[in-house]
Amino acid sequence: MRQVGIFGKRKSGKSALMYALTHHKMTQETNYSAMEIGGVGKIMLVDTVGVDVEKSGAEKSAESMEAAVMLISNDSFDLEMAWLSRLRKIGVEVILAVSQADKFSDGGKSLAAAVREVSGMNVICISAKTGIGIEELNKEILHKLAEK
Ligand SMILES: Nc1nc2c(ncn2[C@@H]2O[C@H](COP(=O)(O)OP(=O)(O)OP(=O)(O)O)[C@@H](O)[C@H]2O)c(=O)[nH]1
Ligand SMILES: [Mg+2]
Repeated sequence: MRQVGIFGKRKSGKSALMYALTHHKMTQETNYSAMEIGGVGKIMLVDTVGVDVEKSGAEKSAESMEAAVMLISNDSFDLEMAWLSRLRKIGVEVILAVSQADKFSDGGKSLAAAVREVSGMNVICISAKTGIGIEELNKEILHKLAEK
């Protein structure tokens, strides 16, 4: 089964995002969990231990993933950038997201801009709590998998 990993530091909102993706009613026919998506087949979301946990084993499990969502939850994101290049090196498509965006007064926009600047990649602002960006993230996951 195609696997999509959810990465991020401890308490960055990985598990909450898993729940949001599996329970959100997407406008595009999507059914996560061991999720079934029109056109791309069954996809399993994989929760991981924090990237800030030493010897987490996350790198080993990453080898079987086709794509990954990397959550960034505050303005120290060196670790996430290191993981980004590691994942891309082993052929994993990475989607960057500012998580818990509802906690920021600007909806995470300035943090997203900073991450965009450093990574040169698109960054989505998401909130598992309010549902902001979940639809967009869903589309991005489908897009990344379709590219493979
Ligand atoms: N306001 C807000 N809080 C959130 C959001 N997502 C998660 N949280 C809260 O943040 C805390 C951590 O969320 P988790 O989903 O457990 O984070 P995690 O990355 O799975 O944490 P670990 O598994 O311990 O590494 C919990 O108290 C959640 O309720 C969000 O989008 N908005
Ligand atoms: Mg968790």
